[in-house]
Amino acid sequence: MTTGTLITVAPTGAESAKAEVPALPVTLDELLLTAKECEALGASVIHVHIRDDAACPTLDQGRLRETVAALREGTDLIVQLSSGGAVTDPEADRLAVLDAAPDMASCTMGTVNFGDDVFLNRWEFIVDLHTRMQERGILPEYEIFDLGHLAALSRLLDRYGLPHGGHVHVDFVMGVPGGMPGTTATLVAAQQMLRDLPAGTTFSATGIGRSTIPVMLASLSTGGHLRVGMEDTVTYAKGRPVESNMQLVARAVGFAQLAQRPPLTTTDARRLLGR
Ligand code: KMH
Ligand code: ZN
Repeated sequence: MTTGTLITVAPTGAESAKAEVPALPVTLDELLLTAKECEALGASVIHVHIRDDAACPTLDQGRLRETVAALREGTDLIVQLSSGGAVTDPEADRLAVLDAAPDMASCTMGTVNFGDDVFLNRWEFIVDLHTRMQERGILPEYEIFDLGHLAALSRLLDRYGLPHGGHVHVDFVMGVPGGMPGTTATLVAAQQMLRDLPAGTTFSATGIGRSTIPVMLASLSTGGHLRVGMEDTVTYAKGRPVESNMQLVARAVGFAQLAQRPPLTTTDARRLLGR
């Protein structure tokens, strides 16, 4: 059955520098304004990375808690904190993200080359993230950068059980240099592999850089949901920098409506994810 579309906005990320991408929301005020505007357009989940006073990525506990509280007070968005952080963040700090008690947190299902860097996700670390989220009632979004990560997820759920609430939601992050490509063929292969996961598993997809549009169209046509935002895309079209996260959410909403799968409200999104 085809449903409406869950739209996640990933407004900031840890990879782009404010100096190079001035429209990037890096302060709490900028993030909150972005969140409110994206919610009004049709986003229902926000995937959050935060920055420090110098606009550098941080996992500072006080700031994370303040951010979760501000987003809860100012919006009805489902608040998903990144446990991925930046490639340089230590595991202990990434695990401690859960102490800020978000509704959801990301859980990347394996190590992947990440441009010139390595995004390290050891099996024991994944198990720690998954089981702590189970204990604390936080819903994981399993981040899949490569097809083998889906086999790892199947193994994880077999050995350690379903997430709290029982719903499994994955996000295909496609087109990272070193991960799976952002193509329709790859998305279809990934979607077919979901057959090995529990019935009712839902998926979102995001294509990095120029793969954003092909991935969006492929996801909509295969029953998937969408993640968009300046974490993944800073060029709107050839030669045109993204002006704001709202511009990307508005485009996603337009595509979803064309596909006759309009954006889910936050209430419907909460129902879908069991939050
Ligand atoms: N910044 C990337 C190294 C996540 O948020 O969980 C990892 C990332 C994934 O963005
Ligand atoms: Zn992220």
